[in-house]
Amino acid sequence: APAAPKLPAYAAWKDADSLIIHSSSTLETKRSSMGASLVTPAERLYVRNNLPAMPESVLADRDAWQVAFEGVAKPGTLTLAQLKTIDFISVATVLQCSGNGRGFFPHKPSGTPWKVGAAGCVIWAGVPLKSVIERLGGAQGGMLYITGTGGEKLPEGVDPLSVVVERSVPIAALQDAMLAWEMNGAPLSVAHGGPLRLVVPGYQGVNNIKYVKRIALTPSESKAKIMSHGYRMTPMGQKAEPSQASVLLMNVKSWINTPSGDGKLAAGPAQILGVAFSGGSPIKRVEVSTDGGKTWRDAKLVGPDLGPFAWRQFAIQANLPAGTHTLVSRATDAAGQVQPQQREENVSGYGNNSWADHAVTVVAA
Ligand code: MSS
Repeated sequence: APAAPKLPAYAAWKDADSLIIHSSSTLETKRSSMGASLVTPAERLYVRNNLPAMPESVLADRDAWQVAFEGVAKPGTLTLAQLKTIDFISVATVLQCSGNGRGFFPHKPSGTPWKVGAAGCVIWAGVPLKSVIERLGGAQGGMLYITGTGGEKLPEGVDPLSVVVERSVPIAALQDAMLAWEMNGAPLSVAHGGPLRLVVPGYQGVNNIKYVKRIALTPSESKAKIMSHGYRMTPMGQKAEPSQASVLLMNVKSWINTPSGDGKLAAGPAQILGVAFSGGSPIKRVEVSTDGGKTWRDAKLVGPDLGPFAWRQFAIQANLPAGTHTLVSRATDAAGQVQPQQREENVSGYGNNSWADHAVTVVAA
């Protein structure tokens, strides 16, 4: 048998038993390791790197990390030490890869076949980006996007735009965006973008730029390939192009983590637990079905409510007699969006929030 894959060096501190190691740049949390106490421990949180992670040496002097600000009245560079003096905020968000759930697309898109585990709920500490922009005199006229650039050293001999991790989000995201240096109470690891990361609450993972070295308010979207052609909702049979919707706000979604489908399940009374979230609209309702979606009951929303960008936990008791059961959940947010039965088909397998795809099949005995 081939040797079990090992954690990459930059993530060697993670809990290997709770992760599916797809590659050195893609680690997924097992459904059975999601935990049931709201916040995802860093040791279990998924990782997705489009380029090799930055070296650990970027953390040697965290406060000296520099960010260039452009598209503001007074452009310039600020160190992390200076950013820490401007303002402060702490926010809980769901961090989820846009490709989470790709593993359920029947056409097997290229890319990591994530099931549920390219997501977690974490708490950030940092500075509101809005306060930094104000300190720099505010936005220049005509700016429509926040463009964040990752600090990775780019491979040589290739067009930088073809590899740089640079994303643009609508300037309205300035309302909630932040520059974070801490996650779950600890200084930000390299694996998750330390020393400093752009966090855009409610937005798909790729928009949360790690080791952010430049923030530009821009009149148009970045010309980087990861923006222009990557992460687009490309209809089946078509080629990616900039006119197609980019992966921005997350859609309403939920899934069951307990029982996870792994291991034995005793027939009889069972506790069904899961998580639900949306792109910034609070979760209002979660229904659960133990017969694959034929009949539904309302679950209880439980646990702390850490705000509109965190996930909510839900719980419902069920009787699961001996036999096979298909457990599914369906979330509704305060804006009235209901988690759909079907995924939106697209070439790269983004944005899967189908309740049917996220079913857990359990055998009670
Ligand atoms: N950033 C940078 N700089 N780089 C890279 O690569 N990636 C993305 C984000 N950011 C990157 C960045 C992605 S894509 C994701 S998901 C995220 O990040 C993840 O995170 P973590 O921390 O978990 O690893 Mo998909 O949509």
